Amino acid sequence: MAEKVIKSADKVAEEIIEWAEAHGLETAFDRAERLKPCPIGHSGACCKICFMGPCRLVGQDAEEKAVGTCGATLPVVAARNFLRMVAAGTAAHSDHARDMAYTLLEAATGEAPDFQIKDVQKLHKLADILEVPTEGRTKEDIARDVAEKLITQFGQQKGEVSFIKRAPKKRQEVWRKWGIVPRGIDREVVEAMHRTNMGVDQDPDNLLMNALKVSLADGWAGSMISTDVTDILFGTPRPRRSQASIGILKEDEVNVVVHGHEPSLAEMIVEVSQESEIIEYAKKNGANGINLVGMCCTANEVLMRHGIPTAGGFLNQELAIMTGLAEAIMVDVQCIMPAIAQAAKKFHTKVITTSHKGKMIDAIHIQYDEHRAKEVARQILRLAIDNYKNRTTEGERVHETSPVIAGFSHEYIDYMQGGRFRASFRPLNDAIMAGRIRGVAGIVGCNNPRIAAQDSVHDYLAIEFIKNDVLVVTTGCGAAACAKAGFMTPETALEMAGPGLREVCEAIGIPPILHLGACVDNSRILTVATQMAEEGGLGEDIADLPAVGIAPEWMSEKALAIGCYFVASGVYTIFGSESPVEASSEVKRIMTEVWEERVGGKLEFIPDPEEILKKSLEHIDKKRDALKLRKYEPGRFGVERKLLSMADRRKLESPARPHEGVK
Ligand code: MSK
Repeated sequence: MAEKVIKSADKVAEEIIEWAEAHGLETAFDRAERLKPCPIGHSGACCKICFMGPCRLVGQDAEEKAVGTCGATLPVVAARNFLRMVAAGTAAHSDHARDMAYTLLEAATGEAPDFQIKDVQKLHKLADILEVPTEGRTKEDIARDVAEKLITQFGQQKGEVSFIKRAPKKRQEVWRKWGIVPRGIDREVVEAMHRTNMGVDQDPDNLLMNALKVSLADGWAGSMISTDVTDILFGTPRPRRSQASIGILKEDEVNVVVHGHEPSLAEMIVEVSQESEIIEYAKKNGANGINLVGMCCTANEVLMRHGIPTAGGFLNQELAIMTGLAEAIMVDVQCIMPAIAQAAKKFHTKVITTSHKGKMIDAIHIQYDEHRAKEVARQILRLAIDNYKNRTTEGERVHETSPVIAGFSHEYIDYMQGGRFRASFRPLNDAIMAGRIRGVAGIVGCNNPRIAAQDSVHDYLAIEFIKNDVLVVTTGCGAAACAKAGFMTPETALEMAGPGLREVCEAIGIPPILHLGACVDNSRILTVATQMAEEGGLGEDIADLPAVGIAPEWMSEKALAIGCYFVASGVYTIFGSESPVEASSEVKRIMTEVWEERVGGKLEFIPDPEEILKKSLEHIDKKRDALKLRKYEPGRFGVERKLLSMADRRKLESPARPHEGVK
């Protein structure tokens, strides 16, 4: 008998997948199996930039001999394809950021009356960076100027995007030396599209340096703007307890899944779902209430700020519908499979698109409008409530969930190490210097049905890193994977972390795997890395830190943009699965040897999870050596300052504080 192939390490997801198979329902897992990827396009050797092609650069000695109709070589084709993907990823994050900046502007001018400025401290911090005067001004006036300045970052034609100056000084010099400081976000995306147009940039090295430049317009501009503005409008996250799993969908309540990336409408849904009239309306329709559940990165946004449970990441979207319990799935932009509208046809679920940028055949479209945001949110909730009566017994119901603590903004990471008055990265740096913590790994990115069992590589790496005393920070669907696996509670530290990391986690009261937010919030990892570099003792630059970045189950162009801005920031970055530039050894050489020499970071694609782990730990130890830190030995540490425990911190502070800890 053939051995059963597990498709997901998420037990609840696996049960639903098996149920779907037994009932003849197709999922992304089946389609991935049926549709083998084109090996030529998959490895970057197909050029379809003009209509003399598509040209397939294959055959013996393709690297040296193959050329397209125009004469483009394989390295040029592979580099061009790669740059286009990075530009698209940057465009996605940054267009999301633009919408957030406009929402801030309209909140400030009163044109979007349902939005308020919730984090005034963060607004002032941004005003300071952007040189907006604050003295004697209302928060609305400051917010208007901040928003207007941020909006100029998109169309700026000359100079440098403003947030570049938030990077360590040494890093800024590297970027200036290599001419990769972005001028304006849109300008870099447009230029990348121009360069890759037929007959423009024909030098793989030049094309790939441009990939780093355009990615910096994502990490240190678009994504960073989005994270900061979202915090100002909806509050800077702090740890909150919640649950993770598709099993969170309830039998006796109206289940509404909020899915996508832009948090504005989801925030309104959260607020409106607590209105007594809406709850009464749900009860009148036979339900015991409204159960809001997140999906993908919208999930991460509302989990971090409100403790709304997450049903999981990218590959769980069809599966949530197959429970038969979702009255509505509301989507906006990015990572939304058109397949959900087809899956929903077999159940009672209403798929509701809300952005003019993202419509879908067979879905209901309710256009989001920030000028009447709550009204739109009420309309969506009423539609879901009306649909409750249409629920049948069809579907696979599994009610297992895992506890999760999420909401580690960089501000909270700062606070948790010293309290409100002594907030600092000193304890973390000291713990690394003493060898108690070996290093830091950022495990981020998507799920991909072509890579092992869903979540399995995220889970494997997260656990192996913490066993090896490596602190893990995670975002996006990587964070959802760890949450569903139950790795995100302080208790996990006791059970699985190495002795040094365990002590640190116990002292501070944190999990060894920290949930930092949505995929756009990888900018928080840049801020954390900058603060570590600037705190002292671990070099002067992000490139000096004993740290790695990994996207083990990636699929999105956004992941490539993130990977490139990590590299450009000096981080050794590893992607799981095969390389999208596998066909060209020259391109692979540039991304590793040349990039490392110039910017300190490099990008590798490594399909084997054990190899990813091995190379990551070797890199962390190499960086420790270069910093002349104590050699890492499990269970043997140097002496560092005493960490401030949660109890110590409480003694130091009054009860009314902005960041009062886990809710
Ligand atoms: S949702 S970009 S699958 S992390 Fe941000 Fe997940 Fe990747 Fe989409």
